[in-house]
Amino acid sequence: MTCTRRTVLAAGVLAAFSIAVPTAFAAKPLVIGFSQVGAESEWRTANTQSIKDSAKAAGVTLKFADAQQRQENQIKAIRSFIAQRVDVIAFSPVVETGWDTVLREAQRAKIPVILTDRAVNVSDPSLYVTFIGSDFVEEGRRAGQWLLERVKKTPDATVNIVELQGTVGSAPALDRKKGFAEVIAANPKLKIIRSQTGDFTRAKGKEVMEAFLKAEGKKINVLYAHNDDMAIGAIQAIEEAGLKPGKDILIVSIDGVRGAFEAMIAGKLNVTVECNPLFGPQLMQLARDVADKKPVPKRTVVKEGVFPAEVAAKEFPNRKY
Ligand code: GYE
Repeated sequence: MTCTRRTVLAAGVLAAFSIAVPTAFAAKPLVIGFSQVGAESEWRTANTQSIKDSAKAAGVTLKFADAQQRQENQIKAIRSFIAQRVDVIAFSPVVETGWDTVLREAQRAKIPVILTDRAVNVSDPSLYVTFIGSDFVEEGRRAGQWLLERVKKTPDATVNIVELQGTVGSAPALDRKKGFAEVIAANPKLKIIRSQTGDFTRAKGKEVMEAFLKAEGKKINVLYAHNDDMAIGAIQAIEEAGLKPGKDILIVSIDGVRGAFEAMIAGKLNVTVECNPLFGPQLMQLARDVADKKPVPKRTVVKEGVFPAEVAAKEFPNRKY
């Protein structure tokens, strides 16, 4: 009798367990807090979409915060992710410096941090686990390389370049400037006569190009824009000044968004160097691995190409952003 009761009891306990086990240990969805730079460009819109879509597809709970290009908003978002005890924090840092304190707070809370797209400049690299994004110095070099080749056709001409820089202090602005300058130094005829930020937006790109045109007029032979959106804004300014973009002024830019392909097909942009924003699926995998404490590389570089206007029409249907 006792024995039977015990058996029943044991069975009851077991039954209780077998009901409890799956709920208690069922895989909880991974929670990622993601702080995005903003919505400043076509590139960024595609990047946000890729991250949101792939989180959904991977069954990841994504807490998404748009920082509207402001570092203080990103710091606030990261602090709120820490308070909510998310599994992983990922963010695309608007500028390179000023992250030590908040990253230390995440580290103290034992929440791993993944950097996406833009790098940071911190004293202790253990403050983030890994970085996924492009090699911006290489992109700048590719833009410079295209121009070096192009000016070989007119070896005697002086080449006055105006440069539209990205957001001041951001990794892509610093690195794209550096890579380009490094390569064009091979030909002393190539001179950057003006360089100013257009903050990666069309509106600013247009505004600054207007100022360049006012100051330098027909002396400008080339525009190097750190992204397509600024180039597209500048194209408007050039046309409004009665000049032909892509002909009177050669235009070299970076990203490879649809708008750039359309401009190339219309003969208004000469080349775009690809910067791929579609790393959402890779980010989800990385976040899972990081949460599971699997070893991950410190840096994952996205593969990219260069698209001159001559191939634009053929490539256009293959573009995914
Ligand atoms: O090139 C630009 C965007 O960080 C790579 O930011 C990104 C850059 C991109 O606004 O269009």
